[in-house]
Amino acid sequence: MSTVYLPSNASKARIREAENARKNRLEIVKAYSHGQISRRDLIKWGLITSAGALAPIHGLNPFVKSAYAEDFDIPTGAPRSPLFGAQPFTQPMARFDVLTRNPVTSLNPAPQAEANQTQQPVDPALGGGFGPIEGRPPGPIWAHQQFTQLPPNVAIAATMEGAKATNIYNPGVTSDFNSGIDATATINPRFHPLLPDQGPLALWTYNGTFPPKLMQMRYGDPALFRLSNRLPFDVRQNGGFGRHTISTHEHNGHHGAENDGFTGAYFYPGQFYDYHYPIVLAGRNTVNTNATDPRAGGPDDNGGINKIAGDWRETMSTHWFHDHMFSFTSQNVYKGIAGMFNIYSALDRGNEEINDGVNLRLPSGTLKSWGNQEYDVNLMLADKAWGQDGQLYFDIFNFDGFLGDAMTVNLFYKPYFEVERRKYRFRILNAAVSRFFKVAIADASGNAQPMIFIANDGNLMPSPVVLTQLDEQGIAERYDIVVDFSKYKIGDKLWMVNLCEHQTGRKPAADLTLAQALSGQSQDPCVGKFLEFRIVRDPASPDVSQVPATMIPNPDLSAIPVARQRTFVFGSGGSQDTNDPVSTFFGPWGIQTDNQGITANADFGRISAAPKFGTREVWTLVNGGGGWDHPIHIHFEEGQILARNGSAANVPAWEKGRKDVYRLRPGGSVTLTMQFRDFGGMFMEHCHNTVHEDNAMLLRWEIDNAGGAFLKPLPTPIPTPQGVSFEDPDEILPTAL
Ligand SMILES: [Cu+2]
Repeated sequence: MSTVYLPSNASKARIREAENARKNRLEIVKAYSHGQISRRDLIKWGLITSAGALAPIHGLNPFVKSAYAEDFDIPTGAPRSPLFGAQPFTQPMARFDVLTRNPVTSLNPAPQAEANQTQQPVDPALGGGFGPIEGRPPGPIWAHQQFTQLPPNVAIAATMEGAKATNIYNPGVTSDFNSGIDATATINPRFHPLLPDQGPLALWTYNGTFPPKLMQMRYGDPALFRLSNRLPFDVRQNGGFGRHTISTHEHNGHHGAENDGFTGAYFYPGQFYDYHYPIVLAGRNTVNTNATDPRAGGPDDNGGINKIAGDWRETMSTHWFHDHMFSFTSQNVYKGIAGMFNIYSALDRGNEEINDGVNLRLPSGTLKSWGNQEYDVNLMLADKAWGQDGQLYFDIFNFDGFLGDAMTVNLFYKPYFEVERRKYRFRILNAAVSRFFKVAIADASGNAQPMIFIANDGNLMPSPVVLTQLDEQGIAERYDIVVDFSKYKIGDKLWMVNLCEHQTGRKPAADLTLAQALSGQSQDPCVGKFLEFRIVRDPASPDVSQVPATMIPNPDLSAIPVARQRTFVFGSGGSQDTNDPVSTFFGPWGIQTDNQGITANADFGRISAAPKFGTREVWTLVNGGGGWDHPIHIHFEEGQILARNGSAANVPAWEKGRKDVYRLRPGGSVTLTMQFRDFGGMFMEHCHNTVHEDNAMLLRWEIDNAGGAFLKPLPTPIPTPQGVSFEDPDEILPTAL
């Protein structure tokens, strides 16, 4: 493909042609998403090739060259999203909506270790009869691990439902720290005041409302998250894409697998699922077991530390949570099923004033003992697209990856955010489907401004790194930065700028210079300014926050033997040698494990690796091609990158901390080490280009024998509305165990 975006001045005929192609595709997308037709049907009819690409049929595939324009393809698969007159930087960026922390006694029925199998009638659209009220797989294997040792102390309840207006919004700060937004006013589910409200079938979010949700958690304070599925019973009521079965991944929680949002542990409308988040430090069974180290802990409500067992160097800060429904993750996350999850710790208190020699005093605020957000701001970046009716649009037949053409921050189209003349922390999440970002901050003269890079994937760095542009940021990566606005004048403006240009969803096409990105020359509508900072006042009291030269050194693994080495090659041309209709999904992507010669498609009934509980391994992730990039996510425990392309010298300064997403880069490889401890069960490893993940670059690995009722290997859960059954794994790779 050459240049790719349908320009805003494209001819009317070309736009009409593209819109017709979109409508034709939409019919097939609908039928496909309703399960009325299968991937095999599409191949049989010649609509997609066996490699997974949409057949080049004119009027159906908008990537086919047009009769009207010679060299424009359209990455959204549609005409440019109409803006209805919305101009950049004309609406404030609302803060995340903080989910209320309630006592556990507020939950009815009370949470329990094993899934609650109380029966209820099942809607006829789901087959009728009776089924359990909780969709978690039943029995001891899926019971919350260490539920009696780490009982939940706080409850958070939310629903998953279609978009609606609300007047319930908790930004966690007063209006003057939220760009003047009145939190008591009605908030409509829309990307900009001039754009139409999203309908309940177009957008699905936690509680059905804007803005996206934030959970505030702290170490040593176990939580119970009850998510009730209130999506339509009829699978066809999805606005053309999205699946009403859901599974919530708390990325990258160190929790038992029953709380990890396993891709095959999804649940149905009318059910709830209890996720138990113990919020513990990794290594709690072997390191600091007596909980004497004050650096290992969480904030209490009085400025002190609640000490816990585990390795303080495994402290994590910035997580997010999102849907992980098997082969529908890209559609569901894009449809709005994503929030953020901040963890507060002895080191990262969310209070910049407490000076006890442990607290790092990062920019946050001082009003509360912990979790202050006045100067600590979550930013969720995502590219979106919508049809001529303004409703969210997605094309599930673009297996390279889906690109939107409108930049949103916290789901708001190109907003502004008011700041004081002092230091702020920004927790930047890439929540796109397939798009990589590369962030810089420009002043009015187009000069790059310094940013202090403090955390990668929610892990505070051994030392901060000063940068004028961040590295490429792959899907699901979190980059925390500190920006000091004290040197600017009241009335000044700065802009966050995306330098990373895409032509397809396979990989970034180019990293532009700041001048190029600001020039407006790029055909990619998501290049350039996307968030405006307005410096509005001096802080009421002096900025006492700090960015210490030493933050969190890496855990020292040198004394822990390497039990195993494994290799995973991420490539195309995947094939399937088992054929379970529920647990498998094929092509065009796949993963080859341990050089066994088979690039396998996704099957959550297959065990590709089973590290032994309590051991350390070294995994090498290899990109099988140069024409694409893959941000690979390994669930459960943070890893340390040992080498890129075989050499430690290739690991940049900002990747020398811990990570949970590893961008392979085109043709590249990453070697990392991680431990397998504290909990067991089945976890995943997958590309976080969610289109690749869904088609079928995902595998299951598991930790057996973690204590408790563990079988080896673990049976595969098969959810139905009438209850979850189990079957034996349909395949165990020869090198897995
Ligand atoms: Cu990928």
